Amino acid sequence: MAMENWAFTRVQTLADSGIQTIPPEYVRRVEKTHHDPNRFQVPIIDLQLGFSSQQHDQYDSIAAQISRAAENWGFFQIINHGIPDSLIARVQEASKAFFQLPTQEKEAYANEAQNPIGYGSKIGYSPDSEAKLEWGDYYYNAIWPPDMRDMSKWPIQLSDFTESMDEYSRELSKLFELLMEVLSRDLDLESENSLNESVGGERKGLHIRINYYPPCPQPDLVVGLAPHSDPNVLTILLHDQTPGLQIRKNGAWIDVQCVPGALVVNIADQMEILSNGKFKSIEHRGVVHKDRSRMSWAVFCSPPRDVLVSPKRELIDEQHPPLYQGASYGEYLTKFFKKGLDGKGHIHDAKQQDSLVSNS
Ligand SMILES: O=C(O)CCC(=O)C(=O)O
Repeated sequence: MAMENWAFTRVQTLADSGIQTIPPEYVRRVEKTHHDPNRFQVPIIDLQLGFSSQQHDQYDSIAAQISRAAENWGFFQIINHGIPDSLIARVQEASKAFFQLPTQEKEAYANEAQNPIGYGSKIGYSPDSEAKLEWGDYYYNAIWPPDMRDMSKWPIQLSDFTESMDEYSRELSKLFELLMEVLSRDLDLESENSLNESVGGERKGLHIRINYYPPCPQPDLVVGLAPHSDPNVLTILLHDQTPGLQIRKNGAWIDVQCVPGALVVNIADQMEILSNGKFKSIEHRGVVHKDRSRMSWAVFCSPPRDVLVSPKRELIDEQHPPLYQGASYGEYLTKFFKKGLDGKGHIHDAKQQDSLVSNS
């Protein structure tokens, strides 16, 4: 199959073509994985079906586990989170159907150079970028509230896509608010709703990135998704139980183990900033396989672009100066998309110059 213009060939098309040697645009130096499942395990927290009420017997103990994980890991998995398996299966089926559409039909939703919304193949889409391509295609759009969706890129013809996304995003909104409530309490903020209000309250939004990583003939030479920390507040990720998500822990890349029924939660950059560095936004990446595809569904909880995010006032005093400059979320995001995925580069840029000197 002739493919002169690799950069604009979807990874799925490339993989389906049966090539045995991948195009040079995808080849990069990939840091090795540290395989020692006994040494490091991302914490698994049993939410006992949402535990939303503070009347719940186990509230304090579960909240303490969440806070410790946010501080020490920046990543954790939640089980018994209250989202029905049947709903998760519907979200997965409806979005698998998107990637099974004929190429031409998917291309009707293709995103544009300066706007990630829609069907795409790489984040960090600067035409001048030297960045290598990634072994994965994705679909990206706002999912909640529904009026934020770009309907020109919404695959309305897919059966159950809209309904399952509606229900899933309603459930996730509750989970995000629950997590922010727990983290506000841990920071001893003036109210449990404090973090939620700082990220826009009712105006905050959810976006989904559905990742499809096809099998790759030379998986050790590529990444499915380059190392990055997320620019938003909190992320909840679902995957298809194929390994591939890795986090950097103490300098080493380790696998996030597959736990049936679990959702993976991660602290993202705006939460690290709000907590003045107490909660950690951790670098992660996606790796791929020779013989199997993988899918994941990352849902990002974000403030509206005009909301200024800076360390919470209550956390600042003479002994605890602000470690990050405040910026509107829009400004932060513009820089993030301009630079592309870049480890923890963005949150590093947001650090105050004097704190960089003292913390480096
Ligand atoms: O595929 C994964 O597990 C990671 C996805 C992710 O980090 C993202 O979409 O930002």
